[in-house]
Parts: sequence; C-alpha cells; structure tokens
Amino acid sequence: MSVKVQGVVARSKGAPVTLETIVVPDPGPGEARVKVAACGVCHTDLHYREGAINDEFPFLLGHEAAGIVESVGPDVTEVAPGDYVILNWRAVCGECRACRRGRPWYCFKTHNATQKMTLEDGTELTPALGIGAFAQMTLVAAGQCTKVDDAAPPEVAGLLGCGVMAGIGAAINTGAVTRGDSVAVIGCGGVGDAAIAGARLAGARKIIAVDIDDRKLELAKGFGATDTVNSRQTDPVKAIQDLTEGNGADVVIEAIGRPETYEQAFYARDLAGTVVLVGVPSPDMRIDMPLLDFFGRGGALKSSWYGDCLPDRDFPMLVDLYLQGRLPLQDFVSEKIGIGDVEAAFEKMHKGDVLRSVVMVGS
Ligand code: PAD
Ligand code: ZN
Repeated sequence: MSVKVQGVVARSKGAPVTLETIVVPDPGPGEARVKVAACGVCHTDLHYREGAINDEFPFLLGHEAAGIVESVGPDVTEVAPGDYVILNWRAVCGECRACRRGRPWYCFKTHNATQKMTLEDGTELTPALGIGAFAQMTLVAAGQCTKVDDAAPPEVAGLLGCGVMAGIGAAINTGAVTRGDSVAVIGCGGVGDAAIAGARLAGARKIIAVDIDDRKLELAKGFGATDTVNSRQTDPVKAIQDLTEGNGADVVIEAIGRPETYEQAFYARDLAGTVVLVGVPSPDMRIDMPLLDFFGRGGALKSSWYGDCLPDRDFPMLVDLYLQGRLPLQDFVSEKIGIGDVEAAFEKMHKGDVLRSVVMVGS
C-alpha cells in the first residue's frame, strides 16, 4: 500500500517551498522505503529551489538524512526493516565504465528508486539528489541506505549524507591532504567547516579558514582552523601566502562555488599545489584567466563530487570517529527545526546565521 505523508516541495523556480501531501509507493524490486528521522538543510536544496540545478519542478527537497528502513522490495537483501541508515546519493552500479575501471566513486549510473513519488493529483515529483527526505517517508534504491551505528543520533548522522561528507571528502579523498600539509579553505559554511575537520583528521599542520563573516571564522576554529582570514577586509591570496612562508597552501579548497573565490583559490596555492572545487556554481558563471598561469603554476585542479566518497566505506568509519570524540559532528547542528520551517531555514542560511538547520522529521 502506498502511504501519504507530508513533504516539502519546491513547485516553481524561486517560489517559497510549501508543505504538501505526497504519495510514497510501496517499495518495488531494488527499492526501500525509509522513515526519515532527521534531515539537514543544505545549500544544494536552495540551488534546486532557485532552478540552478535543473528545471524538473516540482522538487521534493531534502537529501541529508538519517532514518529507519520501514519496508523493502521483494529482492532486497542488503538492508531490512528496522535498520538504522544514512541515505546516500551514490549507490554505485558496479557496471559503468568508472566502476569497471576501479573508480566507483565516479560511478556514472548511480541507482535511485525506479518508481516515482507524486503529489495527490498524480504529478510526479523529482526528489532532490534522488532522495527527497524533507518528508516523513521517502522511497529510495536499497543501495542508497547505508547502515551505521545507531549510537549516533539522527540529526548528527544524517549530515554525513551530503554536505559534511562532501567537505571531509574534498579534503581527505579529492585533495588527498596528508600529514604536514598546509591547507586553506575558502567559504566556511557546513561544507567548508567539514573540509577543515577533514584536513585536521588527515594531519594538516596549518589550516587557514577564509570567509567574509567573522561568526563563521570563529566557528571554523572549533573544527580545526589554525588561522583565519576575513576576505572582506584582507586580500586572501596575500594573507594565505604570508601564512605559508610566502609560498601558498599545498591544498586550497573552494567551498562556495563562485568565480572570484575560485580565482582566489587558484592563486593562493603553492606551485604544483592542488585546488579542489567543492562549491557548486550556477550555470551563468564564467571565469576569465590567463591560460599561461594554468600551465606555469602546474599542479592539479580538481572538482569534488560528494567528496569522492564511497558511502559504505566512509559513513560507518566517520560515525565511529564521531563516537570516539575525534570528529565533532554535533557542532554542525545550529538548530533543530520542524518540517514547516524549511523556508525560514533558507533565510537563515542566506544571512549566514547557521551552519546547519536540521529538520527533525520524525518528531
Ligand atoms: P553555506 O551557505 O552554509 O556556506 C557558504 C559560506 O561561504 C558562508 O559561510 C559564507 O559566509 C561564505 N561566503 C560567501 N561568499 C563568500 C566570499 N565571496 N568569500 C568568502 N566566503 C564567502 O553553504 P554550504 O556550506 O552548505 O555549501 C557550500 C557549497 O557547497 C554550495 O555551493 C553547495 O551547493 C556545495 C555542495 N557541494 C557538494 C558537492 O558534492 N560538491 C555537496 C554539498 C554541497
Ligand atoms: Zn547537499
């Protein structure tokens, strides 16, 4: 039997989100239906609402979630009802050219639910990142459910499902930060602070946080920033060079998704250093830089999709580090809110008032 629950829907470009009754089908082959407990509000949800990802409206928003498997399709063996899971948007296929080459974190055919969730009138919904978890129940591919230790509360565990994983992975997987590196992170929201936490876990000796908001810089220190730069007042490229014996950082992570901050990242790294772009730009953005500088400065320019993570490898490991007190996931949670408060949370995100608002869907 399909179930009807409340979900947060973006009906058209730029319009405020609305709480709607949605219809969630019974799980079919390869699918699982999950009772969502908590779901973080990520900047990518706002990108969806603003039509910056694609225009397949209406969207069912929310994708940074933890919950409990409610039921599974007939052939599903990897998860069972009652399992405590983090939802992921990288259920790797094992068959595409990336998977076959042994690079499953680039999987080009990740699995999502086959059936569609709908509005009551039958209008098909596009779930954000194939998840759609600002809803009491959601339908996903079984491989999108990663089992983790239920000692980690859902508002904390769920954050690993997107932004925090993206940030940590940008540092430890894409940027391959290692012991002794200098690292700069431009943009210290949830994703940037997670990159800082990742750089600390990997053993970076200097971690420079850059933001235009002093409140964010203060929080960044708590995740491991050794130095902070307010780029509204100070040229960040010069400041990062000054803090690294004039050289620039070994790895610079851009966690905003804007041309001017990408350019800062490019010039703030050491010769042959690495730039990681984890912020998501919008389609209208352009960049104009001398091609010679790309050659002359060498090194690696990388993008980080979801922190190049493998959910089954990385989520349980990071939950364990959290439970050991080595990864302060709880500090990303600025507030816990109700399912009707997502629009207000976007406003707070926009104003820089929060790292993460987490919707306690189950309460
Ligand atoms: P956020 O809005 O919480 O944080 C952005 C931060 O950047 C804030 O602290 C701002 O103050 C700061 N900022 C804004 N403009 C500037 C500027 N010009 N110079 C310096 N700092 C500035 O967002 P978030 O942390 O949730 O997400 C950040 C980006 O990461 C966003 O583009 C999101 O879509 C992207 C993302 N990417 C992935 C991925 O897989 N690549 C996953 C999840 C999120
Ligand atoms: Zn996200």
